[in-house]
Amino acid sequence: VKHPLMHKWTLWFTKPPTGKGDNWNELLKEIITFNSVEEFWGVYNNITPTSELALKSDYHLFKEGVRPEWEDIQNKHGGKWSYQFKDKRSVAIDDVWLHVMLAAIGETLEEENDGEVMGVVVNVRKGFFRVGVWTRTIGKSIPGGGDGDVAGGKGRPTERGQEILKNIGRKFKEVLTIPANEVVEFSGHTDSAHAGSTRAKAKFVV
Ligand code: M7G
Repeated sequence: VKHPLMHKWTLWFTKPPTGKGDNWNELLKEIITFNSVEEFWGVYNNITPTSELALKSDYHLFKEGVRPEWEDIQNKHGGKWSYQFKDKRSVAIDDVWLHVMLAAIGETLEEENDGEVMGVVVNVRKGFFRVGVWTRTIGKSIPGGGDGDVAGGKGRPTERGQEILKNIGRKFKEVLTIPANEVVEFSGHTDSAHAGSTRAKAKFVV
């Protein structure tokens, strides 16, 4: 008997650059899509743990049909919650990433199917591990409508939309089990793309 997940999920991997001239697109590889708890464990038990990945590697676990890129139509109006573990030796990153993935596929990051969570990411970098949750909007829950806004992430910012985002941030923080005085930061992908990196100005913190 297989226990179905609410959504199908696809695991992606970003290979570290081999030298100069690699572009992002060539480094991003789709690994596998699954839609049951049993398949998830099958995948999990057969991939390299985050703690053993080379620097500049990433894992991305996204809803099927959403590429883990700012440019994807379902991400382009969105953003992400993220947190950096700067003391790499003191964090059990494999446990953290496992719990973040379980929260995503178990749909516990959102309260009622808000359709905000697109995927979760872990980045292995020289000075830190960064873990993130990508959202479809930046708190603008009213669909734009009529102007090709397929993802529905445009439109006016709403208090309700921003509350939904903050609840995701709070839940994410719980899953990370970081001290209450630490903050997770939200930033929009448009800012990230302009900054040339994900270290963009945070719009919210929780
Ligand atoms: P990062 O991995 O988010 O953060 O972005 P880092 O600076 O801590 O490593 C690193 C670089 O990867 C960016 O500056 C971009 O060149 C590229 N990159 C990352 N993402 C998530 C994207 C994306 O969604 N689209 C494109 N085109 N490039 C990206």
